[in-house]
Amino acid sequence: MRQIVIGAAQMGPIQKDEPRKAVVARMIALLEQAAARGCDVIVYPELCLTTFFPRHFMEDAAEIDRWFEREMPGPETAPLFEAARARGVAMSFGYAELTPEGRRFNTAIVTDKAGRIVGKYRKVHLPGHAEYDPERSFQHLEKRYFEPGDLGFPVWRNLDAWMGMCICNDRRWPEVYRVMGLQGVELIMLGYNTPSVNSQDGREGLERRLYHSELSMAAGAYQNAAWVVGVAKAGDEDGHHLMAGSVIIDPDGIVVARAETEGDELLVHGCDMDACNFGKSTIFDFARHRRVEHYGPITAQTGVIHPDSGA
Ligand code: ING
Repeated sequence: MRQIVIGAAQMGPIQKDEPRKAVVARMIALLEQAAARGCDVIVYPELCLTTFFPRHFMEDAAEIDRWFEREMPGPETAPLFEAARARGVAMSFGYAELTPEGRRFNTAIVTDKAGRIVGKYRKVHLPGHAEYDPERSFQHLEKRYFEPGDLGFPVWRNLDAWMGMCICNDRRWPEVYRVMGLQGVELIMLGYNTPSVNSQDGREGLERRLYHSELSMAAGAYQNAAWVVGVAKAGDEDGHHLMAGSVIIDPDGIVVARAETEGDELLVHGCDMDACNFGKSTIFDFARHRRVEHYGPITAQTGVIHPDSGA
């Protein structure tokens, strides 16, 4: 049994004027809770150092860059890395990355128990739009502020397990889980900031969104025989509500822990990585069952191409 005690650290809202220092203090408080409850790793949300700024239309580069980190760890995040190292807890969290070359990504990292960064992922599936859209009840400008990730969907050996990451909208795309599944992933950690309503269709409410979020993650877990940890930043940010619904899901697609609040809340579960073995060696033994000769369209085309009517 290769148990990893996982802490899913849901975070409540971060207001636009909340300084990183205050947010890092909240993260350290969750880390202390995780250490006290014997966690080996703590998983935080997407863009967890600031408010979800892609809801704001900005044109001034200096104003935009305020939301990004130029180094990781940097002066304001170093205390978090020090606390994690002191407690011997690995961590994963998301932030807005500004590279030395001036490129901007929606990024997540994972560390070992000594606080060393062992993996970085950059969000591939960017939802929303790039220009101000007056038709929307609120903006979702991830295509304006970030480039699509350029690192693929890597998997790393850490804490004696194969682990990978994705971010928010990525969780809705089965290809994401399968590319990691084809690397033998046993634990997928992801954070999300998901508005509780659809900016284009007010009929789609919170219940439907919570259902779609959990459906996507449970399917990814089951179909790749892997643990999936999905962690929300939730609650009302300057009048904009983000849904909660953080979960820990086992390799059978069963939710073993679920958040009950929309605030800072730690879910803890002892996750046996060997629980992946049965699915990976039977129903989802990819080498035995997959028929790649029929999967060509999945990478050969981007959008829908209807069959010729006369074909
Ligand atoms: N947020 C949302 C997400 O994928 C979204 C955007 C919500 C897209 C609901 C489609 C449906 O959870 C981010 N940040 O990707």
